Amino acid sequence: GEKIPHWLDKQNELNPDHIALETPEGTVMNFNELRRESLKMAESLLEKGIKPGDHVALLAENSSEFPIYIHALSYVGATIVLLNIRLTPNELVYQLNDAQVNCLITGKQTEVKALEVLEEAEAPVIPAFRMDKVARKAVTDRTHFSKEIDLDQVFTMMYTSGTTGRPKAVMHTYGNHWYSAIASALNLGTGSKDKWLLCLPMFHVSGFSVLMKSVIYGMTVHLVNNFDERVINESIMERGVTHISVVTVMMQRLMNNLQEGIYPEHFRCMLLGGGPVPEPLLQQAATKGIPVFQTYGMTETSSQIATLSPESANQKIGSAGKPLSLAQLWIDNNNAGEVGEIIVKGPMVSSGYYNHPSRAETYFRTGDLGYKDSEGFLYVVDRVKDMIISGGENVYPAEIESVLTGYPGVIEAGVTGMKDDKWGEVPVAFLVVDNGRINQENLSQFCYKSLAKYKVPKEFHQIQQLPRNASNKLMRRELFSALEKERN
Ligand code: S0N
Ligand code: AMP
Ligand code: MG
Ligand code: MG
Repeated sequence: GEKIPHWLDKQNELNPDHIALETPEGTVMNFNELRRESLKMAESLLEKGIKPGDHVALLAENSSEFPIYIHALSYVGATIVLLNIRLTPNELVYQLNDAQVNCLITGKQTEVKALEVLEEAEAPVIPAFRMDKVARKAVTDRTHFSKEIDLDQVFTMMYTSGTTGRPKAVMHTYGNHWYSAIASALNLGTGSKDKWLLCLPMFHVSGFSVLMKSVIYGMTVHLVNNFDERVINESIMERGVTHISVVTVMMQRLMNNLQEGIYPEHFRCMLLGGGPVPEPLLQQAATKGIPVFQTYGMTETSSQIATLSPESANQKIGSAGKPLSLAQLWIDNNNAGEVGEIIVKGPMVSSGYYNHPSRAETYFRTGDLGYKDSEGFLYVVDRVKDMIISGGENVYPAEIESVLTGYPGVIEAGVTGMKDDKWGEVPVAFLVVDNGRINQENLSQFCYKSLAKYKVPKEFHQIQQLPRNASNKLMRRELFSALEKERN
């Protein structure tokens, strides 16, 4: 494939003294230092036995070490498997095995969980270690590190689930990340004073893409490890932050904390994505003068694929804008202006999932429903897939149903989403049980063992019969009304 200079080497050549990474606590690192530390870490990783082509999993909370590992693994030529720290050991074992991980690197907060995972997983060949405990070696010989990036090479894998419930690893090439960052820059522009606040998890493409923008543009990242709205608002107010990426619940929390305050002039962009946004919230943001850019994108598109600028926001409230440069976006409906499945194509779109046959088509069917208005603005209205989004985290009903039916006395289970003021949507379960009642407390506890907290149903309802169509397919959207009918 096409080769470009290693992007961190390039930033060291162009902007060695420019700040690459800073934190509210006072950590500051310029591009020269970031490169030096990343190379030293790469040396240590080689010594631990990590080789080009290895699959190295990161199970870690955000920290200033995280980006160093990302770049070090890139210099080594390993593929990075990014794991969601909110998952249970059970869920993680599946992903570790599926991705054929050679080595697991853990953060401080995730160490105990990582050890549990390793007890159950097919043993990775290289012993696990904790991020902050590795001494960075002096680099003796640079020749064994990549000086070029091959745009066709797979760089990262991130898990997501299809309709079937089993998670699949989305493969991102260097080229996917590269073109995603470029397309974003062509839309938002870049400036030498740009400083992007990173508070989204780096294990999701939402957060990871900010690291990619940083090293591709030579831009400062202002890293906030935990989502603390007070700390973040202070950084926006007083530390020169120009951009931030958030999901809906984060924007809500930032606005509540802001009270009567207004953000400074230099704060240019609040990139809001990862799920639906209630219109009243957008209106509230507009009255406060917050420069919200609503965006539509997903793991498979390596982040944004369409974005709305605030200039158009007033006329197009609720829209996710137009497809970015380099991207194409169609609605699968012959009648213009009507709702259909959103189909996308572009160099930022992943070519497929690890261990799954690659797509025959050059385009990607998103599983989302939307329409374009007469001026070409996209509105995302619903999903074909039965996925629930809670606080930006995806929840797959099929996955929860299969856990529920493993509980003694549960014959059948159906899961659907319910509106929630805080998280947007939360899962709710409907159960067909054999004689007798289910103890809900025990059932919840049972779920917590296998499912991340945000996936555990917030309500359990007993129902005589699940709604099914003529071909016996569960109709999850009918669950609430089916229960209602039974009760009347
Ligand atoms: C919203 C977050 C930060 C909430 O986490 P917080 O406040 O740190 O919670 P904890 O202290 O850990 O836990 C407190 C209690 O809350 C429960 N909980 C936590 N998260 C959730 C949740 N999501 N749903 C339900 N409950 C939750 C905990 O379990 C705990 O409970 P108790 O008290 O009972 O123990 C956090 O959830 C978060 O970081 N969310 C965002 C995740 C994310 O990044 N999603 C986006 C994924 N999508 C993409 O990456 C593609 C789109 C994209 O790229 C993008 C997205 C946004 C902006 C820009 C882009 C782009 O295109 O560039
Ligand atoms: P993920 O693969 O976890 O990144 O989830 C991406 C999904 O979030 C998309 O497939 C959509 O269902 C949803 N989503 C992202 N952006 C928007 C948006 N602007 N409006 C509505 N839903 C969105
Ligand atoms: Mg917290
Ligand atoms: Mg999501």
